[in-house]
Amino acid sequence: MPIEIKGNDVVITSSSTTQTQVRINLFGATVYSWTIAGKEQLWTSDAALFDGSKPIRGGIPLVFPVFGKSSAPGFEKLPQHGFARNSTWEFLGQTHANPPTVQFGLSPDNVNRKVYNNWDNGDNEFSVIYTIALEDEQLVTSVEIQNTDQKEWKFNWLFHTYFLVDDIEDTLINNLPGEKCNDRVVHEIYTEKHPIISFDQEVDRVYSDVSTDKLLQIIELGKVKHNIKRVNLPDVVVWNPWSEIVKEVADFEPKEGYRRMVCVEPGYVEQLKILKPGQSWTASQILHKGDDINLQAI
Ligand code: TA6
Repeated sequence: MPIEIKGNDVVITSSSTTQTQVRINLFGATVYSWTIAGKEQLWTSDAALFDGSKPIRGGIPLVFPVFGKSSAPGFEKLPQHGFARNSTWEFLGQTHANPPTVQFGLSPDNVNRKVYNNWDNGDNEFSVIYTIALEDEQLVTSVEIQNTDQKEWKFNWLFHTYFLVDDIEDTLINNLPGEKCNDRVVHEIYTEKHPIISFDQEVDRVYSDVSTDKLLQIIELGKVKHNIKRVNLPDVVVWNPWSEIVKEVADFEPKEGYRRMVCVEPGYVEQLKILKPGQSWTASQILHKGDDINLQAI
């Protein structure tokens, strides 16, 4: 019972309560819902498409092998955020009973070829194993990327996580002051001076080389809503499109939905990671329910 396959969805149910569940669509291996005791934790658009025609808008889209658009050689022709979110992953099955854990796989055998062919010469041999473990108040998403080729290649990885909040204007994110910020709205690079990040307009920032000892917390009206721990993921993207940008995003509904979401995205995106033949790279995002506010010094 903890693992069910329903059409293109894999549903994991907690061993202790049926109200704690995670739903993953094979398209993009996208987690599009995570409930704790019946309460949704992630934001997914009402207009998200599940027919494979475009990436699922919301939840936890997976970004690989490029973040955004890149002019780096071998990456110029790839569409924004690469092909992982545009490919139908293979369900590899359940690997642990408790906490219930499942795995998905992506390789040149099941990748979206049209997009993949634009990465270098369309011949990079790779394997990605994506592992999802559901605990009572915690969701752990982990990735292992292996170079199965005779030559080295490069990549970015990112968990593009959309968190559900009650009101973006009551939402704060802590523990980023002192970090290097590439602000993609004002096109400036600066050191973050604000003791806490707040939202009253479009935000699209990449904080780079943030120590993984730093816990990131999404705080709403003084209460911690989400804790985000990172393993081997030094960069953090913070995104809210606000009211104008959403008008251009057809699958973002309702348009007022920008008030109910914030993306805090752990990744390896500021540099391209080089993987030599036979090498593997692993990383995890650990999301858990809030408790005390934890302010960490710079
Ligand atoms: O991660 C932030 C970001 O790169 C933004 O710049 C914004 O474009 C967002 O991702 C969504 O991208 P998408 O391709 O899903 O519309």
